[in-house]
Amino acid sequence: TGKEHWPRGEEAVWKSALRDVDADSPAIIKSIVNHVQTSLARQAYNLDDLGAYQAAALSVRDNLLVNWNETQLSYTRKNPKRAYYLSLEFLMGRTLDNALLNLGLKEQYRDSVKKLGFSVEDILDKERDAALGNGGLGRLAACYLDSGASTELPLWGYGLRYKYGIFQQLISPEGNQLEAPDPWLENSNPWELPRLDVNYEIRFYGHADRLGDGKGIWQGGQEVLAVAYDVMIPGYGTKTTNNLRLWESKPKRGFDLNSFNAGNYEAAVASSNSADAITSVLYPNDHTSCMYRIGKELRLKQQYFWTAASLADILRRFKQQGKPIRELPDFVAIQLNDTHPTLAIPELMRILLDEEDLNWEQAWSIVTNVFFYTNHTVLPEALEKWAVPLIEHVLPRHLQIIYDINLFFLQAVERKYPGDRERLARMSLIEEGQPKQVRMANLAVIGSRKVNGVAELHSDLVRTTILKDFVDFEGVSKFSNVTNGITPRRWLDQCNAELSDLITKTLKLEKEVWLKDLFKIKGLLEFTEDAAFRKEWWAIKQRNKERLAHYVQTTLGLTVRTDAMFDVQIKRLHEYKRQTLNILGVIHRYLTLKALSPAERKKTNPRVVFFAGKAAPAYYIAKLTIRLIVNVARIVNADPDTKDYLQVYFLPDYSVSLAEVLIPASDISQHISTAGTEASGTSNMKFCLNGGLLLGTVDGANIEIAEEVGESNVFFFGHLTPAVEDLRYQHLYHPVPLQEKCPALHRVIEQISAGLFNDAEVYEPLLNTIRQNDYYLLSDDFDSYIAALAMVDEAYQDRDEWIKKSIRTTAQMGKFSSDRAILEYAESFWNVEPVTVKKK
Ligand code: T68
Repeated sequence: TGKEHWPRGEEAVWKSALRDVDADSPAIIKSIVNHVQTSLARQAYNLDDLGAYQAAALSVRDNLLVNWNETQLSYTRKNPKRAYYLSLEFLMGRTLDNALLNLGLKEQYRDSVKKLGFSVEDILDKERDAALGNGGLGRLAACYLDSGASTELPLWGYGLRYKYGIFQQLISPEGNQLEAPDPWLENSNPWELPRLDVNYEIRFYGHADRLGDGKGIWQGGQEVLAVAYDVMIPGYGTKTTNNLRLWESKPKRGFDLNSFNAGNYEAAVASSNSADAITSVLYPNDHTSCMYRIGKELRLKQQYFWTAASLADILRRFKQQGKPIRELPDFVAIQLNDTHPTLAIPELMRILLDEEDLNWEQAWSIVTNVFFYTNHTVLPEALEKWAVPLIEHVLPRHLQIIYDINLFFLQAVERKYPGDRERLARMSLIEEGQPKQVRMANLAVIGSRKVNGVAELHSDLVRTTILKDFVDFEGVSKFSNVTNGITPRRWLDQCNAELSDLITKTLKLEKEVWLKDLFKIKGLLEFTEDAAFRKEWWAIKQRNKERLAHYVQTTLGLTVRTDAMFDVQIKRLHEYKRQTLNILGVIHRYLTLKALSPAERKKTNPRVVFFAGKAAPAYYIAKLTIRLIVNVARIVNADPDTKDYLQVYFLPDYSVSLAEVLIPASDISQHISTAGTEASGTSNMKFCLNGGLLLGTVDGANIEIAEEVGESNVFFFGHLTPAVEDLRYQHLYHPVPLQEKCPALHRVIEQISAGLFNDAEVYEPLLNTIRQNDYYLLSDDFDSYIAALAMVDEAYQDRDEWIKKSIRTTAQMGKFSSDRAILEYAESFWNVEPVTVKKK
């Protein structure tokens, strides 16, 4: 074939790049070719897309490194107060396109790789996602790093370098989710810099002795090495290039020499294997307590390994400045992303008491001025608790410190509320039971300077429900809100380049201006009445639908019709997120269509419904929902009566990269959690920023989106948060048979039970959750959900008005830039200011 001749691309370009440095080929081409030959040790004649991707990535990395060095040098010189974001998850997705955008080198690289015979799209597509996270919490951390660098904040991330990211999701022929490992480092990772010289010894097990005055000593046990890997985080339109430091676990000694000499090789490597295990795999559970049954000890070790290494690194950097330890809060702010890093609180106490020789008051005052805690859920089953015997076994000294913190704390509570035993029991760090457990949220609250929720409603719920006692005790000013945000670079400019260009052209602003001050897109409002503009707007949506259809065609071999409304729900599978409500609504629609005459059907609005998302491997009910969706899709898509009006797809293996294709293609997206259960949601923001309308409950950030874009541009349904408790009480004590309460839902459920979607008996446990106590209130919200879907259909018929809604939505999403959110953290919590790194 033509592709086999040597080299790909323009021979003259290769030849000039292969000649010595004096040759006149452009620097980018030279650098790529140089990496092909040296870093990859490959030759031009057999270079494939993967090799071209790797060489291009290494060449881009060289550029990032210059800025990274410059940034770190200016931090060292200026010694500003720094912020650290501790997160067990960073869901970064792909890097090359983002790095090119932020460096302003996209066009140059496009031209250069073309001259070498490659297409930039093809090589971008060779990159594997860095999927070191489960969902919203991990992706939020990634958006915050992008925004930190883009607003010039001295902000570093600390996490774990998992060898395997979130599992790869496969769907079996029956429709079951299967999990396969995600060996994302297989082809090596050009974006990480191993820092073998940056390492710390981390202790586990052993024994702890008290030495009086709250001090102690921890000895023995097992020591493991934490080794740093750095990932550069470039800012958009700034020289600032921050750092994400990920820790890898390594045995302190490769193997046990005694066993080795005795010829017992298995024993010799056993300790080495157990050290490697710590950072080998990301736990795939979000919001589920399933995880606390299996592999508990390893998860606890992950949390301690990571917080201890991060703190040691932060303190070493602080100490290099020669300041006394009491000044730590003037130079360091640490944000705890959920309770996962809460062990940092007793760990810092341990260092200050046992190693720095401070007294308890001095140490506690430092600790409570350094940490800040973000809560991401009010679901009781998702609040972390660790069994006391387990902590005692793995971290004996920390358990002593936790008990001491608790003692002083409960004494203070007792002084304020003498004799209030119930209150003491509720606020205690220790939950009585068999075994006793440490309540990590309580520890995070009392050890932090500020506590925040992630959307207004959620922060209110935090204050009035799970943390009410703490608000009463400490005062409400410690408990605040920072509504989540998303980076408009990845979630508009990169994923929807055509829309971004149209916005730039229309606003007559440089894109650097509005992508850094997202409130500026409000200027689009005045173009809603411009018919030519609306036409362009709609044509782009259409092309995005075709791009998604192409993806489905090439990955699943299925043909999606692109002249229909695209309706999307993509998120982790969970009962509270109610994918089940959606699929039951789809079945209702299917049954309704079947009952219509062919002529009447023709008048309906064709709809394509997309689902994607992973279920925790042990979350049986969530997996049944996937199975139901897959089987409904199979029946509905094959039914000649309805297939022109309704199609259903479950896209396997949801990822950041898949989201980047799905989100720009959506007309309507669903965010339909039971009111009061979704802390914020962030994909709701991504859809709306891309001109998709929102169908949702009055929950999380949906509420603030409606406030910004106008309630006439969103579709709300369902009961409100204050009603939820009463409804649940009714389900338990005054249940009404489903047939009476919600005949439409009853009919749908009975059809499933009768085998309309294969394997009737398989779905019974799922259907029983609704028939029995229906904790997530599907039967209460079903009718209003169906009514809302009908309103969506009706609104879509008036295409011009729909497009206007779409434009108005995008135009009023300025608030949801993660730049706004990260600056709120910096200004009102951390007291950290931007540091300008000079452009050379
Ligand atoms: C999500 N939480 C919230 N948790 O559900 C979502 N949990 O409403 C919010 O928008 C988002 O956080 C950002 O604030 C999660 O994603 C997890 O992934 C998780 C992982 C491990 C353990 C518990």
